[in-house]
Amino acid sequence: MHNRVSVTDTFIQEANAPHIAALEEDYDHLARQLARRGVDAEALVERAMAFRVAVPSWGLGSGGTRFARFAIPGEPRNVFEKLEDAEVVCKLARSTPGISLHLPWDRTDNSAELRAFAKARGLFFDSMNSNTFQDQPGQPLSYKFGSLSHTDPDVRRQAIDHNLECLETGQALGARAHTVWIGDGGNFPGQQHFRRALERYLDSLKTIYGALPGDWRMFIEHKFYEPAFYSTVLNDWGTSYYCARELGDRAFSLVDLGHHGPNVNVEMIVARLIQFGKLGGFHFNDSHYGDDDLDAGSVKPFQLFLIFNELVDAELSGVGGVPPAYMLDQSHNVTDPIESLVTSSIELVRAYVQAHLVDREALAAYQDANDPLMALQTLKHAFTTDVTPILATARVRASGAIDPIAVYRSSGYRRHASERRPAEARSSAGIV
Ligand code: LRH
Ligand code: MN
Repeated sequence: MHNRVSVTDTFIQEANAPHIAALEEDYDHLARQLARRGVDAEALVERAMAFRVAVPSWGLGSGGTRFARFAIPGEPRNVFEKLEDAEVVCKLARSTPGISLHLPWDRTDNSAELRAFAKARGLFFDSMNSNTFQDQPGQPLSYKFGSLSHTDPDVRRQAIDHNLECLETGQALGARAHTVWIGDGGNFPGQQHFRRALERYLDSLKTIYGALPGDWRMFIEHKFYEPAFYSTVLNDWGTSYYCARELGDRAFSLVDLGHHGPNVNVEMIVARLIQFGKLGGFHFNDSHYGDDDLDAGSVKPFQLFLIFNELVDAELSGVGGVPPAYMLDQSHNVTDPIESLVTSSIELVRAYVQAHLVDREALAAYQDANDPLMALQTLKHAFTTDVTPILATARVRASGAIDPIAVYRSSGYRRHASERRPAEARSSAGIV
């Protein structure tokens, strides 16, 4: 039923061979430059090798908009084929062994088989995600007017039960976290009572939180609009923080980079949630306008760096408790999802390593001396350092690819997949 990937370790090593000497030369040159700055390049390679970000199962197929979805040939047709593709992403970039599943899109009647299938490919399951923003065939009650905050207690119960199913399935798969994003809201003034809607939502969350397995965390994901276009129940980080605090110690806020209004300072929200001890995780992506779900680092790489600057500052000063869960959440409308996930994971490692280049002593001195120009220059010095040789060296030492996209394209994996996976006719709009 399922094939092993053509992107094998041997294939990658053979593709790397002609480029090793040049990489070593570039790495040595960078290492000497960094040594002059008092930075140990080897330590950064180890940090890069340890960096982990989960892949969204729903990002392995082609994404779309309400206007259209253009399926890429050989796109995965079920969760097993999504794991096949996730294995390729992991083999090439060596940072993404975790897969975040979305129910019911990834529902299977044999969790043990799925867990074994993932394990055999060096993969594990990261946060589960519930879906009460779509109606499923045969679903008794509609989520048209909401789910966990719906005025009808029966609809809320149905949505709660779905989340409990996610916890149960997740336990069988070895997951240890659950992410709740709801699209609940209103399109017109007066449609919803803002305070009562939030009370109903929090009441529903309390029931889900009460069923959370002992060693799990729950992530609450805010979003300022869409699918509702006037008011959204869980609209911003403040409301998310309030709910996480009301729920308990294992509830946290999750920051999806695309879920904020234009010009919002997202890195400052990250610093706040760290300071308040409620930063649970991220959905990394990028955007120009709304929740565009573009590839991480493709539009605002400096913002991504500034977010990691806050995370590394907290990491080095020992605040913030359990490290946040890093996940990608992107919609690949015009690129090969495997290529986008590989390059996006590398852009995250890049921002993380660059954030470790910041001379924090100098920065603190410029901040205390109110020298804004030199404070900014200190950050820019790190951001403008090309750490590519460190990232590639980390991948090679982990049996990954120096040039992952070239290796992927020369493997013919997508062509093989399109031969093995005849396209299935599907309504062609939206994400999945
Ligand atoms: C909502 C969201 C959420 C997912 C969905 C696929 O915009 O970011 O995280 O459930 O995308
Ligand atoms: Mn998201």
